Amino acid sequence: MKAVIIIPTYNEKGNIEKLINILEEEIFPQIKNHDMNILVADDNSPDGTAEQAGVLAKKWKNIDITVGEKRGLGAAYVRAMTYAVEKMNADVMFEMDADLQHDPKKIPDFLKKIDEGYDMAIGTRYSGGGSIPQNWPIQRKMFSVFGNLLVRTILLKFSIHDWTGGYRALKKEVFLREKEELNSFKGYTFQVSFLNKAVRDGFKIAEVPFHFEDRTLGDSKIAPISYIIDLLKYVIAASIKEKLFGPFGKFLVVGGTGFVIQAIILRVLVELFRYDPTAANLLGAVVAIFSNYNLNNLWTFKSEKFVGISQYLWKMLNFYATSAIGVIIIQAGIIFLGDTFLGKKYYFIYFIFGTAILLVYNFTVYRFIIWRKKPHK
Ligand SMILES: Nc1nc2c(ncn2[C@@H]2O[C@H](COP(=O)(O)OP(=O)(O)OP(=O)(O)O)[C@@H](O)[C@H]2O)c(=O)[nH]1
Ligand SMILES: [Mg+2]
Repeated sequence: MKAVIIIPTYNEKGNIEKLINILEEEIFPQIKNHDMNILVADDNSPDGTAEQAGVLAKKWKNIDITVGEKRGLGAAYVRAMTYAVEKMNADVMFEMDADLQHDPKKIPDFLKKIDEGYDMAIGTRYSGGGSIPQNWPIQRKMFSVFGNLLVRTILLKFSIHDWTGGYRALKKEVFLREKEELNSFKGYTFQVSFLNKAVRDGFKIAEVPFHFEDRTLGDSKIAPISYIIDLLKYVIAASIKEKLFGPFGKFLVVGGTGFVIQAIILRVLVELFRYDPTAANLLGAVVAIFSNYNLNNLWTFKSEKFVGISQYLWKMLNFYATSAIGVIIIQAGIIFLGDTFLGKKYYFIYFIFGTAILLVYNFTVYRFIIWRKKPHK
């Protein structure tokens, strides 16, 4: 595969020379099964970083440079990744800081994950032996650790430990699908939104632990206050949107339509056709479940939609069984337990509680068993 290490730079003249020398002399010679290249993405640094990179590009033929206007790191990545894909034919791209904070010795570990079939590999400082600089002041350490914990908690996505880091490898397909996210924020929040979108779209993501070195040369470009405000705004909005308009919200809407269908059938059969209410209710349930199944299949979980007839019928059987178990065992069971042990007086509270547990149970079975996410193609 053709791999391109993208190094965004703004006033990193001293660092870029050091980093490129390490990559070319120590790291690339170890990698035999990939074609390794470098792309420096400079935003007209006044210190002459691009000219310095130009000198290095004369020495090594696998270095490209793209120079553009300074419009933030995310914008620099969009420009560079587009260049890497279109002009360099990259299959895999790395995001790597110029300031030597991202240990270049880890590059083979990232490539190994890509070779194993992952779409993206994320450098992590918070799991599996990764770490942050010992000498950072306590407030910076807290900012970093709690910032990530907060992102994981608000998004309810715990399997990824480092959301804010910028040491990553990704296949070009991930970039082509998610590039809008790179441009969505002026600060560094795009790293979080990009990763979150990739997770949501089902890309396979691995973690690579590394020790984050302290910056020794040049100045930091991060603006902590506006960063944390942006980050909080994004994760809270994304989380609300995902819960409300994502599968769980749709699942609730579908459940609501099922309730209405069942209620109408019950009324019509009893009032107009003099049916026995128990039988009418059961008939209504059968129709409502059928409607729920189809709406969930076509809308709630449309990316996991069943197409083949046998799969459709088999999953429908599962869906009826799940619904029956939920109502008979979970909802009725909770009401029964409440009635028996706490008294009949509060039956309606047990009903509400039983229904809440039922919803969680149903959604969990639908999401993780019936419409389980397929690995990304
Ligand atoms: N092209 C480009 N590069 C940028 C821009 N902002 C930051 N960078 C580069 O992105 C990388 C990360 O920036 P840093 O300032 O090191 O951010 P940080 O690592 O979070 O902060 P420190 O730990 O203080 O270094 C560095 O290589 C910067 O030169 C930008 O607007 N344009
Ligand atoms: Mg840095």
